[in-house]
Amino acid sequence: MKPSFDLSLYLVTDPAQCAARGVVETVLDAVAGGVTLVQLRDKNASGEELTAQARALKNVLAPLGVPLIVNDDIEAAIAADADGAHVGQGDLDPRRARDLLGPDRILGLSIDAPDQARTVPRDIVDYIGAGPVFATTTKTDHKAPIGVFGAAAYKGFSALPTVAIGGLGAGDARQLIRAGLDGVAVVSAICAAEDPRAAAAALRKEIEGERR
Ligand code: TZP
Ligand code: MG
Repeated sequence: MKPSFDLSLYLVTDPAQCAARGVVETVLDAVAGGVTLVQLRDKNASGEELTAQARALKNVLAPLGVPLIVNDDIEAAIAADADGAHVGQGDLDPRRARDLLGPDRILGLSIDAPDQARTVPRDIVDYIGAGPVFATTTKTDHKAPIGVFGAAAYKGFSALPTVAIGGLGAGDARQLIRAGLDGVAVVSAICAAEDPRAAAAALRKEIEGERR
């Protein structure tokens, strides 16, 4: 059965930003602070390296009940028995990704244009990532920022659970939740924070506060 997942506060990892603290420790701190979903993203790792990292993360996340998603590499996701995979527009076609993943893992898809949101294959994709909301230096090749309204529109067009991403930090989550987004995804706001646990806790508090 496909695991349930909560997009509220979605941590996407970056090894350079986790730096000396390391990805596993950063993720554990962040989950202690309230992160609800984790994506392993490492653009420079080989398939083997990614699989090893995913296994290490899966080992610590499974007992905590927080699902692990692997970016781009479906084979690594399956080899590590991750809970799902996330693909972008330039990656494997989502239908092919679903064929490889099977029905019991989560599949996320990045959307960066309205047409993609309108035509997203809703029968095979479980959630979309809408962005970048704001400009960010974490993803160097990103398209023009879509803003809060853009992210909300993508959710409306796709009719799928939608997490907003790109340049988000403390103070940004409130308006996105108010606009109807299901959650916020962050890299630098947590990975590069001095205290990832505190950064995650502040964001989660902001999100839950807006839902009341
Ligand atoms: N996709 C769109 S923007 C982005 C990704 C992976 C990076 C977001 O990083 P940050 O540091 O939260 O702006
Ligand atoms: Mg990708």
